Amino acid sequence: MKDYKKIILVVLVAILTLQTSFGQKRSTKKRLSDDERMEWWRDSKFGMFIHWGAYSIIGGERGTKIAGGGAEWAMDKLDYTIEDYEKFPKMFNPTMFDADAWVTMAKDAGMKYIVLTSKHHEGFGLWDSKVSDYDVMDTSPFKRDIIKELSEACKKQGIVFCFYYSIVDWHHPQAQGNLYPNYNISQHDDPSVVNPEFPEYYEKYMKPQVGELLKNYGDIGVVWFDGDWISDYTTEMGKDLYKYIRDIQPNTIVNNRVDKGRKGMEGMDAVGNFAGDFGTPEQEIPDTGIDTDWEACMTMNGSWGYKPSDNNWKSSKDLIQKLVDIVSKGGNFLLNIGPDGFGRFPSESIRRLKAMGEWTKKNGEAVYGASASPYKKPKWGRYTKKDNVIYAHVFDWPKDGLLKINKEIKVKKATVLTNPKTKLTTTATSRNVLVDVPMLAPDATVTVIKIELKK
Ligand code: FHN
Repeated sequence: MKDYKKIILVVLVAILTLQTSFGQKRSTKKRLSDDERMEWWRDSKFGMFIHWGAYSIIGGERGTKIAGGGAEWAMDKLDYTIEDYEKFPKMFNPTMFDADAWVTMAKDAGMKYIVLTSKHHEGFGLWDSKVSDYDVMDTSPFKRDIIKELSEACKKQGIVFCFYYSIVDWHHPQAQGNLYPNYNISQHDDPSVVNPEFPEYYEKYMKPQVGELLKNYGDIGVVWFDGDWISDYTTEMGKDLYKYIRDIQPNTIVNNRVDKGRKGMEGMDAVGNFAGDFGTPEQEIPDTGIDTDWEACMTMNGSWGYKPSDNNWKSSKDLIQKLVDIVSKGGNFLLNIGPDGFGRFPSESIRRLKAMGEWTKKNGEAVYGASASPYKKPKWGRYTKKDNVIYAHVFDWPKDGLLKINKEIKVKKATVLTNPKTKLTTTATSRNVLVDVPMLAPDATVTVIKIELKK
């Protein structure tokens, strides 16, 4: 073979080998070790949660009544009977849904994976289920397989596709407390309310639905369970389901809510005697790092599902600082979007995604693949670590131009991450190390100081 052809071949092989994205790293079919399997997820740090369903038409309102809490609980909170509620899936026709646009907004925000509610507590499925007709293909006028469209858009753009599945199902007669159709009685963890037919729902409905989601939509990064709290669901089912998932897709990651592992901080018992690969603190961030994989999930306002009456939006600055706080403690951040009944992201959400994208684009080196800080949390911000570098994320900029960092940090070189050419002067004292920084913070949200450590 002529030399120039050999050169082209070598270059092509090199490009293909180097082009490992988060998605490609996982797609081997052989059963990876747990560390290999978790690697893409641990490196990703930041994902998009999407709560979308028939409840997105309702927006948490029924006449003048507004549902308290999340609007995705509209069926329960606004006292719909099952029969009344069924009219909403029959209306569900989100003609403005554009999977490619959704994935682009997530990617541009710096998010590496997407978790979409395939079925929330309302029981309505967003895919073409052969197990049930209560889904977008058979019940709604939309008749498009949303899971298919979103999973394909993710694959196209190198974002890992994941799905949420609710164990709780307010529509299925066998999934409720035995006072069906008073479906919501079993929500309240009342062991006296059991449905003797729940095991049949588990074996003949729930497990086959999870199976078809795993068999028909390509590589699944994470299966994110919810609704584990009901007394009918047992840890034996959880362990059985975890094994079932891994037998179909060996390298899929499963959250701790597949089992009854949620305790205290919503699941710091993710590993050990419960099934599940990571803990799932919800709407809160642990005070310190913990010795297991974990992901904090949070809303941007106060509702998971679309709720136009809820204008309690977290600021972009607050969300960026939450991302840094979580990463500095070794966790992932799963930040939620609640699209409306037309398939649109709320404009307030889009603004925040854009701001987070601008920050992560400039400072991603200090987040992605970084690990928890080995140092005590400083008053002015957080530390993250990667190889022989410490990143000082400054929330409160020093008024005197002297950033006081922990004295254990042996500085070889310090720069503002976004201005690598300007070396900062550092002075070690008996109590700390002083870093001479610009009088004005280069980034009012979070400025990152890159500190290369002495070997
Ligand atoms: O009841 C759900 C709620 O609607 C939402 O889906 C959250 C997200 O993690 N999980 C449950 C509450 O813990």
